[in-house]
Amino acid sequence: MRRENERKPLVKNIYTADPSAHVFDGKIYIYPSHDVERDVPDDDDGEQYMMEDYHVLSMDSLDAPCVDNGLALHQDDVPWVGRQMWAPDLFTRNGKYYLVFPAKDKDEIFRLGTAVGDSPIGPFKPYDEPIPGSHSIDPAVLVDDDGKIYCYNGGLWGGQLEMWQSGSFNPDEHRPEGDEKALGPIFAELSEDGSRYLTEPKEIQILDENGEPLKASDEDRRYFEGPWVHKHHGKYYLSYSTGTTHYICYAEGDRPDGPFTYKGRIMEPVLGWTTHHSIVQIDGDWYLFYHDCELSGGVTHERCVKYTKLNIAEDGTIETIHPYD
Ligand code: FUB
Repeated sequence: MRRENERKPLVKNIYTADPSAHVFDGKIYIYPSHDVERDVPDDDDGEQYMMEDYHVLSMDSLDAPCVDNGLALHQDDVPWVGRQMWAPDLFTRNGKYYLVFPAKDKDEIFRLGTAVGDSPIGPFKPYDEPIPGSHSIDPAVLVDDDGKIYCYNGGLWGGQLEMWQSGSFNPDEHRPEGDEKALGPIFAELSEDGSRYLTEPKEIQILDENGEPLKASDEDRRYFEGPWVHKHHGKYYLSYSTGTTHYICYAEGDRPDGPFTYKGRIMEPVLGWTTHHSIVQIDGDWYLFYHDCELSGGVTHERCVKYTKLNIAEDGTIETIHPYD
């Protein structure tokens, strides 16, 4: 039996995407991208995603209306940002709330930044500089059981992940292809105030059933963007979008920094090009927050956030969701 608002746009007054969902004090908070209507042609660099600010959504429960809490952070208030505020996430520590977000700096290079608030809905005050050594997009933050704060991020193509293979930014860098090893997301430990990395950012390995790294040509399974990590019975589950094939897949590991072994598909493609999600436990059950383009009738950069129940077996196996069944 589905809930009344399950698999339906959670808010309709604005376009929202890339939902990072969390529960604080029994209430559900969603940190999405705030899509804007722009007459910009689609391209592989994501020029159509011209987002300028963040709004936090919240729900008293899964059955309650979803509230748009208004402006939480605008790009004009972040000294280092040039444009394109993409998919954010948030963690809390010592009563403060840290919004971690990607945006292009004034040199058109994607970096991660942090902004601090006293409440889960903001407003958030940004640091003057991005996280030193950060690059690419789609941060997802896991606070582990021992209190360590881990940041996962990275996205191919417009997310610029390929451009850092040499260790410094090279816009002409070769994109892995064919039998070459696919790129994995980036992992680093974050400081308690979200201002810096405590460890060197490193690439996470995603392996196939034979222990071999996934290949670039394996587009049904290889990493593209949108990482998320949840823990279940002590294991770590890295889920992500396969981009060009539009799946959300997952891989399992024993350590937060991998390696992870590919396990399966969480969700079949949604209406639209991108697919991006988070996984959160609410009242003992697991839920997938995701987006599609239903609200705009299929416009790729005018997306809407939804949720649905996720069935996770005792051994961690995740049942594949067919979003329109
Ligand atoms: O929202 C802009 C980009 O689209 C995100 O960073 C990607 O994950 C994709 O959803």
